[in-house]
Amino acid sequence: MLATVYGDVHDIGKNLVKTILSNNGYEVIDLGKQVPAETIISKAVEVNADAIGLSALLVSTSKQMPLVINELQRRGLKFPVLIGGAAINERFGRRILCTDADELYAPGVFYCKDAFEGLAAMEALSDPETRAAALQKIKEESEFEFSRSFSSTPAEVNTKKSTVSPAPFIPQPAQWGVHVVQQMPLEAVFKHLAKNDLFRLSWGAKNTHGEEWVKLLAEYEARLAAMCKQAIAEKWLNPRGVYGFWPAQVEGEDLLVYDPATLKAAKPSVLAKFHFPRQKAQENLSLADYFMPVESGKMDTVAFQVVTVGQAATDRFDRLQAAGDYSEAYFTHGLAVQTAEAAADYLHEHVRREMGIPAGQGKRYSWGYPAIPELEDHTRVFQLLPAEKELGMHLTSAYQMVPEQSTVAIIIHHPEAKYFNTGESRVEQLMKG
Ligand code: B12
Repeated sequence: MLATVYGDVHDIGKNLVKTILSNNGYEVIDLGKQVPAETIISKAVEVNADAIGLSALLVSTSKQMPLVINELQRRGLKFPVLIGGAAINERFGRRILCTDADELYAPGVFYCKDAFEGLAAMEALSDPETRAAALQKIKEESEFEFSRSFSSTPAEVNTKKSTVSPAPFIPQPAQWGVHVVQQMPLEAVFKHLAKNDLFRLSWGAKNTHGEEWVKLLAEYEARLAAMCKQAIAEKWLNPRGVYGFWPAQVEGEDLLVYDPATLKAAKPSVLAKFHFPRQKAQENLSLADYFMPVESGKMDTVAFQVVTVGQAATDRFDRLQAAGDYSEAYFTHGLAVQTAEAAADYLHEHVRREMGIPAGQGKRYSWGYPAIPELEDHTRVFQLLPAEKELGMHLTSAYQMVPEQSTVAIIIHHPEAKYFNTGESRVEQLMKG
């Protein structure tokens, strides 16, 4: 039995699946990251694979999944497809079983919540009886999914605007424009580590409780202390960042970011425009509501930041993985991931200080999260901030950042700023062209 697995810039989910399947007797051919559909399909044909596995971290990269399935259907190929990753869910799996030609993809599309569901799907596919039952189940689920969406009545659309009041005070940065942090002090960044997320989410202790947790916690604390020391000595975590401040105002749901050099002009020139969707219900919020509108005549301040822990973390992970040291690779990845978050928090704190606002005021929002679900505006931030030139970063065609352990955010100083959901479901977002 054999499976081909592909991942996008993100690798950890794919690697876990590969490890679990290989340990259970499956031969897995890893086609790497950001692999075109054509490569996946031709390899599956070449080796006569028993199944194809697709993994993606983001909505933008998950949209490749239906393309692969449509292409398999168009060519009359018969590979079952296993799909997984943080941005997708079971409903998406049921949706994409139905191809663009309005036919169900007969070999099956199996959404797998985790690597063990991947293993269970492969096991089910290897016996004709269990295979038929598994296919019947997903077919029924897909039919249910479509019947459900057709019969559902559209949510009442509320066109009101929110009632956010203007910020009582507009902070002024000491200097407009771009700032570069070539090297953040790692010891200081580590102070921002969310240890609970590191241990529970990234190091897998989610379901450990009681005595067992107490024991594991001590073990993880010791491991963390040793890894931090080693990362400082061997320089495999290099948090760096670019950030900047711009004058800004809103027009409807659009944030206009002005060139500071033209502030004295009757009409300052717009460097970039960001659109922020509005909630159709609840409080009718849009991130635009936290800024001064053009008609107020008052100029507001916006900040953006990009941070990365650098390529060395990914290289270390790849080296350990290639050497078969899966455990150390896993812990390395987890620490790198959480150090990226810690670096973002560290820089955000710095930005707050430069704006002269207290710790805790305002919020940091990243594209791809529920208040700003689409990733396209990464390109606009990359035009404002020299992440490519100064940090050696780039964006893929799906707006993912390379190196992998990086994040980008807009920083809003408004004291009432809070996290909210625009109301678009993940499936709606995934099914958009
Ligand atoms: C850690 C994390 C990060 C880290 C590291 C990311 C990384 N490369 O690993 C950092 C901080 C760098 C990060 C950055 C970003 N992130 Co992030 N991140 C997460 C988080 C919290 C966990 C992801 C993770 O590592 N999980 C652990 C691994 C092991 O799980 P997994 O990949 O899901 O894989 C398992 C299963 O899904 C399954 N599986 C996966 N693939 C396959 C394939 C097959 C065949 C099978 C059988 C099973 C299977 O099995 C695996 C093992 O059990 C998720 C939210 C979440 N709770 O999942 C958000 C999440 C993935 N991030 C998200 C976003 C938006 C981003 C950013 C775009 C934010 C930004 N604008 O800066 C960036 C993008 C980074 C980039 N390089 O472009 C969104 C993606 C949704 C979307 N809208 O696209 C998520 C879902 C959060 C959310 N909004 O809910 N992120």
